[in-house]
Amino acid sequence: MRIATGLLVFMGVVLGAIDMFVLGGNAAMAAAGISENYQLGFQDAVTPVMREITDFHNFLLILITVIAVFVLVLLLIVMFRFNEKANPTPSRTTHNTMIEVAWTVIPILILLVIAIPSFRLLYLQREIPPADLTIKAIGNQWYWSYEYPDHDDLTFDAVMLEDDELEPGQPRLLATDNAVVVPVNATVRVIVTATDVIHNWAMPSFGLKMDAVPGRLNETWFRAEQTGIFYGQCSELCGIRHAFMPITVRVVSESEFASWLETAKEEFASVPSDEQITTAANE
Ligand SMILES: [Cu+2]
Repeated sequence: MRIATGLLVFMGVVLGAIDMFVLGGNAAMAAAGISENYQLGFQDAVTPVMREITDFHNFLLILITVIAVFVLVLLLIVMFRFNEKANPTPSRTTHNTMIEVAWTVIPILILLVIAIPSFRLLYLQREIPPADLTIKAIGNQWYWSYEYPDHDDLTFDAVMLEDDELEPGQPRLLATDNAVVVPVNATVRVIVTATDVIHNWAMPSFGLKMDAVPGRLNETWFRAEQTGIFYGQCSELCGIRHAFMPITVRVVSESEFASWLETAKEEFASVPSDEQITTAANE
């Protein structure tokens, strides 16, 4: 039993070390914005929040590894030095005030060392800095709609591309017909909601995951620090096509964003729905 426990702890340490030092810890091996085959660890960080999340994860992994190695060493000492054969007449010691204080105080200190950066990260995520741009992401069964309230209420839907619609280079199950376009290094506030059931707007490389709840506006933010195309997926089980409502965000330069806005305003110029026309006619 004790050997089994020791083995489990040992395996945990080895796996942790592999993740930390070989694969996951240096996320530079993973691509930004998309996951890779056999990837361990996170996608590359593209926002300050994701960078902090990755650092916090690595810090915890080191801490856990140190604790696991310490416990493993204690177990091995007990198994080899204090078994019945090696130590036939055991000591009758029952109390040691120093050790009892230590094994109470040290874990408290460890928890404090974890809590402080954890709250700092939580504030970074929750306190939304003054935004350069606001977008609204609305979850629908089973696609996302987007609104740019700062830019004439530009509105469009983003539907997943089916296999036969994919252009070369577009990833299956992740690419959408229209992408959310945002300028690089801009602070973007994202208002997240839904029309039918709970969805979740999640972008791994941005460190974002926000529930989209019907009748409620949730807020989050990101500042993408590099241009490129980044992919995310709905991350709250929302029905039969939950796996088929991905998110594509295209981060572009300031000038590209301005020219995109021009074309998008024409392309997605709102056509009044039948209902609006009827209502208008009755007024
Ligand atoms: Cu969904």
